[in-house]
Amino acid sequence: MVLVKPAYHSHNTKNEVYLLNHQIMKIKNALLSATTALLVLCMVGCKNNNNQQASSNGTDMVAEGNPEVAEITGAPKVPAPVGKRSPKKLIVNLVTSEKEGIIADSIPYTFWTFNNTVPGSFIRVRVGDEITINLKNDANSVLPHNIDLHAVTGPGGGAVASSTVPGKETSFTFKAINSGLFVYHCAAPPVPMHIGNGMYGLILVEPEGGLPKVDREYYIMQGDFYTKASTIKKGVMEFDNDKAVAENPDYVLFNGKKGALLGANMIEAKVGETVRLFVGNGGPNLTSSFHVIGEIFDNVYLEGGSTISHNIQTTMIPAGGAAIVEFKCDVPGDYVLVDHSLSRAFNKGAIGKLRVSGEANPKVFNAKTVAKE
Ligand SMILES: [Cu+2]
Repeated sequence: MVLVKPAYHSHNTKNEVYLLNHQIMKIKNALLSATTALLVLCMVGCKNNNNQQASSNGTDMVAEGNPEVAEITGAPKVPAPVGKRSPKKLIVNLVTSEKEGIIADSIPYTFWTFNNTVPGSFIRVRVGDEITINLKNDANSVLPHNIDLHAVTGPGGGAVASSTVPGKETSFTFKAINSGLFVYHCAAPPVPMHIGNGMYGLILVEPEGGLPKVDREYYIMQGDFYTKASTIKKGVMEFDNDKAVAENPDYVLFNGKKGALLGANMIEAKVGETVRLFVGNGGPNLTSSFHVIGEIFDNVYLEGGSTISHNIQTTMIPAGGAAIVEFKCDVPGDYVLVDHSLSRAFNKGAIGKLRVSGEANPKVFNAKTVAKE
């Protein structure tokens, strides 16, 4: 009996275990069904979200007509606003070059460029545009170059498709599906060296209907430069990899040259005008704390995207990022553009000026001071 009992009990236990397992299975199945239902709901929801985005992004927009060559400009100029036109097919012609230029004072440096300038040409399109990038690498180049546009959805932002040896040309086409202000740069190895030599620029993808009208627009791009005496050409400076790895630049510059926005090169506006700055940061390493001394940004398109913030004093622009800042000029005078990491501004070159001319506005700012006895 004693032996049977446990057997009976054992059998009973087996039944109980079976029932328990059966119940667990039922609960598991119920949970699985609930999870599946949730997943389906989520997928439907996500799809709806995507659809909502799709209605405002360019995936399904049709670019019509024959391809046209896009207007592109050197800094600080920008091409004409896109306005309310429908999506088009555009051709952007870029040439990569390795070119001697002046980095500061009378110091020559071997820059690597898009279209012979640092930063490279400003590209302006709208969401839904179909853009063909023709990238020609100058025959005098030593190295292959390419282009990675942050506005591209696709492998490497186009870098692999556009890898171009000296003297050759490559081509690829992409659809601008997200609006915003995007950095482009060379992504050929070693990437920090190509960027550190100046291979970056901005592409603006305007939303449907365009950006609101302003009176003045300018293109400014910050970059950090690491230099040493050239091993190839006496008196010319070239990229110093050790300083780059240590993130210790000799120069932090707006538009690739000390003084590019000073003296005869300063940007201008009049009292009462609205100014829009397209500000990018090529890096390769430093984050910019972009500030205009004596102004408050009425609008900042944060990180170049769709969120607009207001009443901003200083905006952070990451390496490989951008921002659109807008403000109204209320008071005449010189307004100093800086990276507010100020040693960079006052010791390494990240400084420029906006000259605002026009009538004084004592209601907003009164410079008259009463001499105290
Ligand atoms: Cu390159």
